[in-house]
Amino acid sequence: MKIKKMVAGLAVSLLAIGGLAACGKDKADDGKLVLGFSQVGSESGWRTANTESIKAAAAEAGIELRFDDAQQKQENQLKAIRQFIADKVDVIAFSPVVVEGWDAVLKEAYDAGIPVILTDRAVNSDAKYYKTFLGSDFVKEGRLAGEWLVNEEKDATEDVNIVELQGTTGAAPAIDRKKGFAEAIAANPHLKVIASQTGDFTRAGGKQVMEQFLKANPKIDVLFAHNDDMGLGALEAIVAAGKVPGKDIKIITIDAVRDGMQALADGKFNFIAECSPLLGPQLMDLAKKVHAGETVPARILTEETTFTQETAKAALPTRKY
Ligand code: GYE
Repeated sequence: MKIKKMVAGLAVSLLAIGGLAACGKDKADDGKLVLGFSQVGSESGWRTANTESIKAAAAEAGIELRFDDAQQKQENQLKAIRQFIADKVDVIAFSPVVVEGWDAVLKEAYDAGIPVILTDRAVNSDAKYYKTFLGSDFVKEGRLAGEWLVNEEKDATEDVNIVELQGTTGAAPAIDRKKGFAEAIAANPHLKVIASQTGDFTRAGGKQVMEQFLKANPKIDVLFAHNDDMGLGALEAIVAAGKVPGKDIKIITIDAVRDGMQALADGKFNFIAECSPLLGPQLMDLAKKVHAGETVPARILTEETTFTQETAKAALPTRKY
């Protein structure tokens, strides 16, 4: 009886060891693609949705994701990418916080034979060092925002004073949205940007800078914020100053995350140009392709739309983020 029990126990232990060994072997040899991803930070609702999309898509695709949050600091991204190179991951992807300063690290990845994919934001580096860039057309978003205003103010007979909350200084979406907006509003000389400053894509930044704008400028007709979160922060400052958002001051933003869409549906915002954060599935697909040595298009654009107060009301109930 005792011996029988011991034998049974031994068998169970052996099975357990066998199982563990199989598990370990699985991890080492299962052919799972390892993707190192350096995220900008968690500065906005857009970023949260983007991170969720990437994590969910990696799990779905059976890709092992090594995720790093750089807290909006380039030095942290450089560190994370160098760690991915040292760890010999299969593919590196990142969303660069700013456009400049990537030449050296991109070359290091290239020399190590690790393919790099840019997502969301562009860099100002030699394109031979990365395989593709997946993300939105930020100039177009700025232009769509500006075109809406040109139409809205087409009958203006006096100056329309605009304040602008820029995204992170040196970031592709901040540079490009500013450019697209300026190009579009040039169509009507009454449309004047009287102040433009960075709010770093955060609610706190938007609120603080809007407070300064309101103090310094007695007549503000329009706010153009480079993302919903800064617009939402600015809302608080506008209300605190005794003005009615959406009426006394028209608000145009970019992104179309849920909170922004709610403000639009509630009549506090006036227009949003959408920027889709749901890049995960396309990123995983690209990671698999570049890992397999397939050629992929150098630039992949995301599909986007725009929202007014009416269309936001209709879209809100099924908005996923
Ligand atoms: O619009 C903003 C985020 O790079 C497109 O970054 C992204 C921008 C997005 O912080 O909300």
